[in-house]
Amino acid sequence: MVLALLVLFIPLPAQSQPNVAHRLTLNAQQFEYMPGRLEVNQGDTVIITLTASDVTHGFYLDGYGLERRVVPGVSQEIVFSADQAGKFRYRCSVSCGPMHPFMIGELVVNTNLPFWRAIALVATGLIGMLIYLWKFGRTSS
Ligand SMILES: [Cu+2]
Repeated sequence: MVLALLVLFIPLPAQSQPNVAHRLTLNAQQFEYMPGRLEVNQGDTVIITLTASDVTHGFYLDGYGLERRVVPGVSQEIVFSADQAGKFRYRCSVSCGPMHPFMIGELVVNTNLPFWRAIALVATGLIGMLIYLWKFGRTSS
């Protein structure tokens, strides 16, 4: 029982992981984003400063459903929590010229491994406790 309690309580500090603010800049111009690839970690608060250097462009992020319009000279701040891991495409949502459909970038959200390890530890602890309770229940009845 002491062991089960230990397993249950040891992973707790891992839950108070700092929520990291990840600041990025993204510039849109005919017909590409700079950079064309953004990388963050799952759980990060992502702050993207979006600018346009020639004409009005858009920013639509797959999976997160974020959409923003950006006019040259007026930067936009996009703030969101990267809660879903994986690769998500961002594309221009404002028709900006003939190559507009090819204006695509990629956001990579890396899996937060320590977080999943903590979840696995808690799950192991719970299973261990259930097995213990099940055995204890059997012998006492
Ligand atoms: Cu465009």
